[in-house]
Amino acid sequence: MNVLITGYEAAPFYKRGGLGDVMESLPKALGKIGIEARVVIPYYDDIKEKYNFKEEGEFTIRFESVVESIGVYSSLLPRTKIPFYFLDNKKHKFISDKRGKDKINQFASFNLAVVNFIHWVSEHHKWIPSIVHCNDWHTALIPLILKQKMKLEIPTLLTIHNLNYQGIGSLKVLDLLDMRDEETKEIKRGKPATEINVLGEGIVHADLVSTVSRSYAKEIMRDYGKNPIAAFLKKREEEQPKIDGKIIGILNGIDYDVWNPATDKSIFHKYDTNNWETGKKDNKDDLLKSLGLEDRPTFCFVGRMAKQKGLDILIKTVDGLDSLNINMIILGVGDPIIQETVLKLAQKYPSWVRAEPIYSEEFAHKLYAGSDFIIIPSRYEPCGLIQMIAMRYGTIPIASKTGGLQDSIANGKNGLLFEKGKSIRLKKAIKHALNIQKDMARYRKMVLSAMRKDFSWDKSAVLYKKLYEEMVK
Ligand code: NHF
Repeated sequence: MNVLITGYEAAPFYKRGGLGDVMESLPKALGKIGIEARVVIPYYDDIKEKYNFKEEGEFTIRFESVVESIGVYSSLLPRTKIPFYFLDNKKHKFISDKRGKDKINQFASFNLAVVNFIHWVSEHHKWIPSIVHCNDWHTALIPLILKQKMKLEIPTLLTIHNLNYQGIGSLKVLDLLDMRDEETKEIKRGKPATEINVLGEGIVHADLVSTVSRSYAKEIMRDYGKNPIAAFLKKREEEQPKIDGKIIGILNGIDYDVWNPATDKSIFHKYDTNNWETGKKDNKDDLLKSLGLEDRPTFCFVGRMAKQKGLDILIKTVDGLDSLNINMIILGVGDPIIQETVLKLAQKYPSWVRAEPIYSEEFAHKLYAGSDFIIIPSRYEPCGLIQMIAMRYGTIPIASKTGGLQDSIANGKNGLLFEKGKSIRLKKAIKHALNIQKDMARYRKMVLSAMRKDFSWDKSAVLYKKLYEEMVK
């Protein structure tokens, strides 16, 4: 079976968040179980500058009543035979950080380009996708374009990695796509006729909709009653009352080739479950030395500085931990205001808090290897990869009880969960973690249980395979 996977980003070529990792790891894992997946994303300037691929061909699309030419570039995913394609809009360049209305239009034209690319790749590479797997709002118009404009009978799966990004904009985008009223009146029903919710269109028109954990799938159906997306979720449920109307939850995995303390080149001392105690100690010594911190129980935070990630909760908590004799290291970039507050926090407690407002994969590896605990105070977390990575490195997660965090951490066994949004609960969990660490037998058991938990993509890939098979039946 052939699956075309598409989305905003794909590591290692272009990565801004967890979706980038999924777009790299999922096709690899599918390949191992006999599914031929290929990936297509926009050819942003950031990718061009780094890779400068050779053009393989071009085709045209009609967008905004003008004929635009789209260049096709490709590369094999390193160390695999999986082709990744990059589409280049020659006139209106695809830009990775485009804002506002232009952003909706840009991704609409990218979606149209992907649908036309299906013809191109079938003809030029003799490869016909049996399924198109879309990810997030950036590719959520594809099901509609495929069905109503191109009349192509290829089943579509839409995976939601974050429901809070929906792509809301002017309905005029449909004119630009040259989709006439008769074709789109269905989606105007019950909404202001001037607005389009791109993710919503995907939810209504995709053959199947999934998300990245079972708990988040439940939260989507339960917690979004007042959100603009609710009408679309309801419509889908009503129109497809059987299994198809539901949102299916499949937990992501992590790439064990990249995240493996036994082979990790970025860390000071490689280790596995047999020598983790000395391995982690050496990495911790190295980490603390580089930051000028004393040897104490060490907690870290790794992630985007965004409201979703609950840094305000962590900041509030840290203020009450001065007497605990711990280290707290915070790594991440994002919202300038949050960044500023974190820096101030580090200035306030110079002997035990460090803030590194940078994007550094290498430093993240060192933190996973050298910390004792990782704090993940997310307000919501569709899946979360950080807890899985940390656990593989024997770093115990202390995380909000929500979404994928809840589905991947067994409270008290391989990590600790606390009620989301509550700094008092986080403080209590931190104290509890310190007590566990004092009880060496219990702590050892917990670390080993975390390190041994299977978060490889293999399990999830099988579940995706089952979904795909259902879709082509
Ligand atoms: O892991 C990849 C990622 C998730 O929880 C994460 C998120 C965005 O918020 O599926 O997407």
